[in-house]
Amino acid sequence: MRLFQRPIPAMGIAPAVTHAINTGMSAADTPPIILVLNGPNLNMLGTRQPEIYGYETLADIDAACKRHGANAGLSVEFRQSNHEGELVDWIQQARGRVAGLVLNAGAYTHTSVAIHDALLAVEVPVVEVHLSNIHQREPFRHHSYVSKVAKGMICGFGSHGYILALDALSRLIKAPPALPQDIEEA
Ligand code: CA2
Repeated sequence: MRLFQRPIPAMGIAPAVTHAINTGMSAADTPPIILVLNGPNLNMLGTRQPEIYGYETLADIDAACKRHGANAGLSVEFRQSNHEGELVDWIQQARGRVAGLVLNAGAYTHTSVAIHDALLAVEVPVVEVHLSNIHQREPFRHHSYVSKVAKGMICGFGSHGYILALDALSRLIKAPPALPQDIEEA
């Protein structure tokens, strides 16, 4: 049973809590959803450039994320698109539905103001992931439009970066909202 007609805004409340309220279920009934989004060409993983991106396929990473998420009490949705607009649609649809977002935007990381703006509006904590260490690569990969709006960024650890991102989000969303009495006076 829904408690509210319209989704309550996520600002200032742990996403797991807003998710539970918006879906009308208790946090114990429904595992928080983590959406893992992958951008262009990441469907090619494991076929070329293994020295940069490793030997695993995206399907391998999907399976590892779902396995790790289940062990951590998270429900992982894993998607890939080569299309900027589709990624923007998925980010918009995440609002009020998912507790956290892991994003490897691929080359759109370095170009997409549209993805930056969608992330700003979604009010869901975002962890940016890159398989490679983008700061050791060509200068055009050093700037990220995602980093500006992400909680944090993990790069250079290959596919393990996705697992680290899930752990980071798990901590973030399970942290209860701060109560005034918990905040020490300066
Ligand atoms: O290191 C990452 O995860 C990147 O996001 C990967 C993107 C790249 O544009 C970013 O600068 C860094 C590219 C993914 C392309 O992956 C391929 C894998 C195999 C064969 C072809 C492309």
